[in-house]
Amino acid sequence: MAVFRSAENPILTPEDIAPSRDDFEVIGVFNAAVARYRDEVLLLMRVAERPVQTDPDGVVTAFLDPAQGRIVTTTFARSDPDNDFSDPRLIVRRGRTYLSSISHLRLARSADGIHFTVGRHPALAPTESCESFGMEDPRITQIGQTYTISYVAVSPLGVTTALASTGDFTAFQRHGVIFGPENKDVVLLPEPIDGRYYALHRPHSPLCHRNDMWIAESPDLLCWGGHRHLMGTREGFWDETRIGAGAPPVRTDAGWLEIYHAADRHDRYCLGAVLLDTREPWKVLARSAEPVFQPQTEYEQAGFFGGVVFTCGLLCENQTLMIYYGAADTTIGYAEIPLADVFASLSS
Ligand code: MAN
Repeated sequence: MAVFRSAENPILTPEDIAPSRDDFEVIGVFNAAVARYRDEVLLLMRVAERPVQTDPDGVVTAFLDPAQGRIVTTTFARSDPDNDFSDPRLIVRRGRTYLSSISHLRLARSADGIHFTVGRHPALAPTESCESFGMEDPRITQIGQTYTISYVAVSPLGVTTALASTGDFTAFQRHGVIFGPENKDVVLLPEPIDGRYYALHRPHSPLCHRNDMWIAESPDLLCWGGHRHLMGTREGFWDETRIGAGAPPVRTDAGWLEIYHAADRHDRYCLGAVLLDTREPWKVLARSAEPVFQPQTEYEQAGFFGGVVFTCGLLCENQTLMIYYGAADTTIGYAEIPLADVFASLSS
């Protein structure tokens, strides 16, 4: 596998991002959606923030209080045995889960795809009750002249996926929740098939411990039905515990090429490929037996949540996948992989 990582990696780090408030600090910029718009490459990045930590005996976290319509903070004492900090992404207290950071979506623009100018303010920040713990992991799919954005909306109600859209990356419209809890990793096919839109999605079943990829269809991008199980996790493989769509699928002569992520039993996240039938995308034609991209460099192996490469967007140009990816839930990296190498990795 000829994987080329930019020598400038990581291309975006928390130090490049101004916090949205003076009393917040940015702890991660990662999992960005990508679009080509006019002459530029645009990233819609997940920016994770928390209040500046001033209390040595406690962890302070922030979330939107929908009733008050403003962000509030809560402190969890380190010494309280009821507070579980074992997963750095979460704080669990007496059966309730909080997030240790709150994410919003921020735009960055670049002429060369490597050097980005970052917006001073959020493009989309939590305002709805379903977003009160944050907006995460956006994906952009250009459908006609509209850029459709699916993003994870997290709140005490659960993990949902909501839809937004823009025509110019200045004004954004929200269209509400399209997949209820627990569902994330929703990516849209860039064109309808026989008048139907298709979305890959990832419901979670706590009863059966399943985190598989499904496919749904819609006449209007808002009402989704016709759900079908698309592919499951594979015990003993790199994709054994959780899988989910990554970037929106790329149309190739052989079918829809989807770069997806998966975690193994050690919570190590890698990227692999799956090929879906062009006309019947619920049919899996081939899949990577081994990852096409895995955490190897220092900035991928260590960080807020180490051992993670995770993509929400790529460009496919000159027979090459140009992948923007979150590294260790902390920074954004850029890598290129020739399409031919990805195809060579597929087995049926
Ligand atoms: C979650 C994802 C991402 C994140 C990974 C690794 O499941 O949705 O937000 O990058 O875990 O922490």
